[in-house]
Amino acid sequence: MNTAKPHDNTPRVLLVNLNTYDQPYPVYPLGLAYIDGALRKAGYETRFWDARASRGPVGESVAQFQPDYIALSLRNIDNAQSHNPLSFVRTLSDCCATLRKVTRAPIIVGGSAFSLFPTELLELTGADHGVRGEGEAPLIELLAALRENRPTTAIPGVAWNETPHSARCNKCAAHLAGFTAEPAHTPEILTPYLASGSIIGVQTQRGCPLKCCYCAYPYIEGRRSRYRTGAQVVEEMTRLRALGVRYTFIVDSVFNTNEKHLVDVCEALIAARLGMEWECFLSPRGLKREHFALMKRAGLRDIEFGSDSFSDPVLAAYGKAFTYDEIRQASAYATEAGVNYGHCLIFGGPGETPASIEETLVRAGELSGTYYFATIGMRIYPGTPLWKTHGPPATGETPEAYLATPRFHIEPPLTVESICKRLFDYRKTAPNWVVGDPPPAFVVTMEKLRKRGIQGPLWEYIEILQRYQSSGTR
Ligand code: B12
Ligand code: SF4
Repeated sequence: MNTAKPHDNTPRVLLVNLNTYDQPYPVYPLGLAYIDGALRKAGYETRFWDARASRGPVGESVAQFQPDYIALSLRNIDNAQSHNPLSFVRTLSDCCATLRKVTRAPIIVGGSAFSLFPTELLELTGADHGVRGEGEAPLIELLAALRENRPTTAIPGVAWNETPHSARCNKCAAHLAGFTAEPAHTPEILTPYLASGSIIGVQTQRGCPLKCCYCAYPYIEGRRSRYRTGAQVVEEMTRLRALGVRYTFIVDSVFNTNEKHLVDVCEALIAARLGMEWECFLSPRGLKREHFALMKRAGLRDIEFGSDSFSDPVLAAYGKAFTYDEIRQASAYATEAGVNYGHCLIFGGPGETPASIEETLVRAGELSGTYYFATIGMRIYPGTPLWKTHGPPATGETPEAYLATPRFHIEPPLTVESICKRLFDYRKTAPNWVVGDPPPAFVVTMEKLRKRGIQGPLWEYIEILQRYQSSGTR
């Protein structure tokens, strides 16, 4: 066992990314890049160990770098698919056990998945501390407290073990939220991701003020919006451009939460003439024709609309703040502006019926040139209205039960099987539909095309692959 001890006065933090899930493509660890940027700014020496991009096991990095602290990121708890569930919790406990054998450095866990079940995951893995939500400022405070032997239990967002099997977690605080540092993009990590099909993410804002019944984003990121300026976004995209990135994914929960922000970012990108193309999530709500024209000039190439359903009663039950008319209108503007677009749909949530599914499918057939990304059932996440109505507060079960086995709401009389059957049948004549993951061959195709320098989501290839796949079923 290596006893963690600094070689000089600069404290060392090993950043560990565990995510190797490759659907719809490997996702570059942007959250950890932000943590890296904040740590470097605060005077820490950092090194990245990435389960996908690094050579050698994590123990080797520990032995070489001799970190004083380990900052471990867990992005996904599971793949959020009711018909094909995959849990990633074990990866975290296994990694913590491996690290425990080779170092005494405190293990601090964070990330979107950790933020959903902080106390449960801390108890399960025996990590020393955790940080819920935005990690930069709380982590810096936590590390300072650990170095100075000060108590850590009053730091907002921080989770700790009260006893070995009883963890606690503080609420996040507004004064520790916001962009405190620019993300540090390490070429040794970013380049392999780019080569293996990843679309590098850029974040322009955090927080969503809306309350869709199933959505954990406001719980992870907070409800209050925090924005970066257009100039900051351009500065980051310029750095990415120099690293070979020509297409980015704006990872904001919703890019159009605020018209002023949308205009600021787009105008800055137009003025900078970076030649960078991008994709983003948009809400169909409140979008005007001129927004599409502006976004297109700023490099927008592909849109994922968070539409959820094409049936108005279902949209209302899901807590969406728009109607199908707005979806149709936004789709028409996207077509007119010459931007590719797809609609993300969730089948089987509260209010869904066999008839509302048919309504959505009929309307989907009426929109031309669209892609559809369908999810079956609604994953029940803590902090959401659905958690209150269909989670532990309603069922009396423990939150652990919802972590150990991914739980989904499917509105009776619908079942996972009945929705699957309907959608997979429908997809036989609609190859522009992706139900769950894209076809496995897509990841391989992406990697080949990336090697030829092609970037972007390449939805058209999913359509081509599905058109030619023999059976048309799962
Ligand atoms: C954009 C996005 C996508 C895009 C990614 C595009 C891209 N090219 O990057 C796409 C659409 C491809 C995608 C796919 C998936 N996604 Co997604 N995605 C998101 C989204 C909206 C933003 C993620 C992001 O980049 N945020 C910006 C970064 C900066 O934030 P962050 O990673 O959370 O990091 C911050 C904190 O978490 C923390 N932090 C992070 N690491 C660490 C480490 C330490 C030590 C500390 C202290 C703090 C810390 O500090 C960071 C900076 O503040 C989130 C929802 C959300 N609002 O968080 C879901 C989310 C991450 N996705 C989720 C899921 C499930 C998936 C999929 C499995 C779904 C699917 N079946 O397709 C896949 C998996 C992809 C993969 N290969 O891993 C879940 C994960 C939780 C869960 N349920 O398991 C989320 C939270 C959404 C949800 N359902 O609640 N996703
Ligand atoms: S689904 Fe989109 S709009 Fe609704 S709460 Fe989540 S991030 Fe906000």
